Amino acid sequence: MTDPDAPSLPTLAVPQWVGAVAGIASGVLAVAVGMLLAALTDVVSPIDAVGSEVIDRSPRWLKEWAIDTFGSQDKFVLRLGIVVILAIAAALIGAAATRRPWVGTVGFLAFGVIGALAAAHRPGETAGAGIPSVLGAIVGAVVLRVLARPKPIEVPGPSQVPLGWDRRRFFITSGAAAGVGVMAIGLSKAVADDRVQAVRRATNDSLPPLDDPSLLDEVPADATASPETPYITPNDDFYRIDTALSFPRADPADWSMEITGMVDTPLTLTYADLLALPQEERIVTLCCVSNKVGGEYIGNAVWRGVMLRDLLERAGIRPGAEQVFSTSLDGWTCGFPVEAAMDGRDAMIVLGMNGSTLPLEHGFPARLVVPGLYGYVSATKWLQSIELTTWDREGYWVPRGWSRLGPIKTQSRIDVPRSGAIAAGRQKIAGVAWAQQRGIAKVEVRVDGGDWQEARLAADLTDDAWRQWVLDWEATPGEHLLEVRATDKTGDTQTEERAPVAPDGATGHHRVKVFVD
Ligand SMILES: Nc1nc2c(c(=O)[nH]1)N[C@H]1C(S)=C(S)[C@@H](COP(=O)(O)O)O[C@H]1N2
Ligand SMILES: [Mo]
Repeated sequence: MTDPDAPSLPTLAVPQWVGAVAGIASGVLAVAVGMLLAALTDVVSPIDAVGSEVIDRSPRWLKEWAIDTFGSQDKFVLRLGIVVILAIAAALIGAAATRRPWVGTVGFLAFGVIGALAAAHRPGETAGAGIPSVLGAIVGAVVLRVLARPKPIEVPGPSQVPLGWDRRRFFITSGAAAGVGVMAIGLSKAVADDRVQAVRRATNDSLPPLDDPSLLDEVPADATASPETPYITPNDDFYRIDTALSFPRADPADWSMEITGMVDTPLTLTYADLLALPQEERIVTLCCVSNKVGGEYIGNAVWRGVMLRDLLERAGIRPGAEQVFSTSLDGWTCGFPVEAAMDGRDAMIVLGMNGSTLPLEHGFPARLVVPGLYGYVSATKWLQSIELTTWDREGYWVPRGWSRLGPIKTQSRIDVPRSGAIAAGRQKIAGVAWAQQRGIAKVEVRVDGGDWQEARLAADLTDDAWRQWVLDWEATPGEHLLEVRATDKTGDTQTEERAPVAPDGATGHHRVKVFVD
């Protein structure tokens, strides 16, 4: 119907909200294209790359606040935050693009470049990891150009003044763009999950049988005194703390780790090499420095693997080496004193957990476990290298305000009863106490600030694991304050003084308020 000789259509004044809707729809598509291309080419997703950069750049107070407020949901909240920020930005860019189309293009490309820089900067990725993000942004920018200038309703006759823009058509095209985007995001998730499943499948049954029966079968029943807390924490219930938004991808067939730095003979060890070494099992309680008094970031497992000191002896530690500094496949680092590997404690390179291959979320193919040290200085998951070095190198958390040394502090926790109402009469007060490397000698409980009463301790299997305890209590109606303290085998009783988790672990007694009726 248009007259080929007519001058171009007068520009249509499109309301800005139309641009905002177009911006969001194009934004969804841009992110989706980025995620799908990343999944298909097996590089880090742009959203995860940005999220990881945010995590790495967060100050200590923010990390503590996030763990406090969101617990293990912290990563979900982070992703949600990124999506909300992107949606707002896309809406603003789209709105501005209705007046100045170049703003849309520049705005989308700017976000694409941010995603690309983040992806290329992630450990284990190359500059190519940025390509999906840029391509996504280009697609988004082109689609925005189209969507943000909806077609005018064509006017029959000579008048070139448009009657308005075609709303129906606009909503259909925007909806289609967003819909395709949502499907592509779903597909990218499926591709990424599939890859994780492939790694999980590769982990199945890859451990050769042990010479001796597994410790797991030898844990005496009387090691568990608490009716709530099993002595060995099942893998699925074991706390998980790490900075990883997606699992580092390691194929055990071509993964290897090295021992380098101040050693006479650097070693490279494949998964098969590690499996061929004498396998040992140890019960060790792993604890996070971010575990608050009474907190959940602690678990006890039977770890299986090889002794670190044997490998360090084989490599030959050079004089002057001060720190065992380890790096993970996802670029996380930590370090502990050389003595902690060589003083006789059972620092291990771990391949198995509670009778099965080390689960992906706990560090497959291999991780470190060092009895007596908090995880943040010692327990590197998805191990890539161990470097003997001086204190010049700083592990991930050190410049972020956490202490360089992280020996685990003596602590105890009441698991039963937890706060709330309980019935009057005979009740059990029970829980766990730990002082890895020193061992637990005594646990005492007091009610309403009265005399400390010694609890009965469960079987003592090792100084490196928690010990369960229980005390019978005649509960009388009313409100009561229960309190616990532990004494380690050196005779030190844990302090009542409250200290926050930062910089080197919380102190203070765990207290539980109960209502008896
Ligand atoms: N690669 C990597 N390893 C890591 C971490 C991490 O963020 N990345 N966190 C450490 C911390 S702070 C703790 S407490 C333990 C927790 O181990 P888990 O998740 O198996 O319980 O892992 C340690 N190893
Ligand atoms: Mo931790």
